[in-house]
Amino acid sequence: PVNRAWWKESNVYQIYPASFKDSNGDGIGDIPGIVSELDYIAGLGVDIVWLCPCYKSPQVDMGYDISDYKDIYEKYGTLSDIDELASGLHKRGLKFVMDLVVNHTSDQHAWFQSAISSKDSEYRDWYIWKKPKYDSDGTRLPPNNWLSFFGGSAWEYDAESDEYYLHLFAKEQPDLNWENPRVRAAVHDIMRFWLDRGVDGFRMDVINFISKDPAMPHAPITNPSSKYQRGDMYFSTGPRLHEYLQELGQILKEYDAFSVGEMPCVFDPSEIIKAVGFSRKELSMIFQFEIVDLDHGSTGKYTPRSWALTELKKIVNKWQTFMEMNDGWNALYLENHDQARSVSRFASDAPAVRKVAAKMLATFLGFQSGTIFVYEGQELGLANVPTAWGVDKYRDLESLNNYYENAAAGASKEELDSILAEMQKKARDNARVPMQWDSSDNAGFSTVTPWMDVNEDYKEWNARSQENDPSSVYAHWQSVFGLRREFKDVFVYGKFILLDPLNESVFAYKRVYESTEALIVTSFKDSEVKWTVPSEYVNAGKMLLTNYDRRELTGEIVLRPFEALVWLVQ
Ligand code: TEU
Ligand code: CA
Repeated sequence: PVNRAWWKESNVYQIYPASFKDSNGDGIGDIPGIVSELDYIAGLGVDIVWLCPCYKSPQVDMGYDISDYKDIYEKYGTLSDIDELASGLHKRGLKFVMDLVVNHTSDQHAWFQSAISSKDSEYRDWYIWKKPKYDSDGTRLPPNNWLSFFGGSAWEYDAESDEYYLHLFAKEQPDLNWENPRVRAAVHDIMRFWLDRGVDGFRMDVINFISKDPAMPHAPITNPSSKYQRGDMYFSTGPRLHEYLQELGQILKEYDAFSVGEMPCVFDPSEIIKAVGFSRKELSMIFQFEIVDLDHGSTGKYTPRSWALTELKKIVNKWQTFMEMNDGWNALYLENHDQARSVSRFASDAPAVRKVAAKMLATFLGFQSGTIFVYEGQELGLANVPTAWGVDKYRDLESLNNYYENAAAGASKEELDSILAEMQKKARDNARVPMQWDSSDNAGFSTVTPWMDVNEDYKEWNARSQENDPSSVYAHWQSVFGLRREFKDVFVYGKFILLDPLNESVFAYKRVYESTEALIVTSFKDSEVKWTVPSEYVNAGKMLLTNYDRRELTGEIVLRPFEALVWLVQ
């Protein structure tokens, strides 16, 4: 029998503060804006709200560069606004989770300012400094060939001290040195500060990167056309990772707090189970990246890759059965602030099918074993930005750096157009356009032109037109969360069994708990497809959810484009 826990029975709604709702007409979302929509969020039927970073920050990477962990970015509001948000959620029976970004700080953080000011600073060793290397003709080189996630070298030279510091992300995001116990104590102090204030837990940014191989070896050449190479094998599950996570886990346990760790670049499940195994007391769950990396090409996300449904089945089946066998827990997501819109990416946003397709994906994800994460706008079936958008409308440093690096390297007009086409499919910008509230100007997000353009489809696709419409995507998600609650034994704690593993059109699975069985059938095809219902389900059971109007299950059925259904046998 599976261990039960409140966080296994909870589902999460993720908010990106800059893009959720602007309350004071400066074109930027803010905390009072979020507070004004708490009934909308609670109405969806989620249990937890995760807010992306809202701390003081120069905003080089949209707040993932923090300059003060105990204060709020002035454009988002104040500490008392955060208290109001937390208490508004608590009053509605929801929990409040914040983003903890402690692999790195902003270069404007007082710790780094002191560290870079002098080699003798007591904060010098809070970051990772190394001497230059020199090649045969005396040219100065970074300590190793690691590539930054945002392009270029992962090392920045400081002429003053003749040393480089490590930054796995932007140069304005220096990596903290977790080997230093004072750094770890400072992180623990930040956690306690927010937990004591009433926060219920954390989403932990790239938490698997905190321990680096101290030798900092050269990375093997995986992309011969690049000067710098992926070094993640030396920091994605470093030697002291679990020691550090155990320390964090102690604090989380003390407060019975929620935790989800973001863990890119981990390919060894045994490392993941060490982090999320029920008896290990590290984290509740982690985000793995296999699904959202499915369409990344051989040299990264801005090159195309087509994928087969059977690949998705392998990934889902692997993690579903792995967590069950090893007493771990899944964090399930198709979208977040770093990912494009799922309906555009994994199904279709063509007008004729967009609504059923969004409901199909909700059904596909929503009945698996794990905690479900929904990103703002996903509950409405919001789609990627228009294909007509030029590069000038994009705002994210990751997509822009990549585009302009290629331009500077002499990419042709055709090559740049193809990069832009991949941006429209996969750039983080797709998730960051303003939330679509109503059909008024600026999608009801703001009274003025927002910091990033709204998607032109807002007149038809918005919250106010869906929240009271029983046939809407929003209502479908409400049903998903309602059913998970009503049939908790089977949908939260039931065993997952993949059906029809070789079918390239239909993703079907069942969930089983004692004598209760649920059959979930989802078509990923934009045309009709025949499917044979397993005989034990034919005419024995009831329809819990459909995105068309199907009532019965006969032996041979014809699924319509992106049809989805949930059938229960008790
Ligand atoms: O993302 C971690 C990460 O690995 C990203 O580089 C991710 O792979 C990329 O966005 C996919 O295109 C986290 C945050 O979620 C992201 O918003 C931050 O930019 C990043 O860490 C640095 O803090
Ligand atoms: Ca504002």
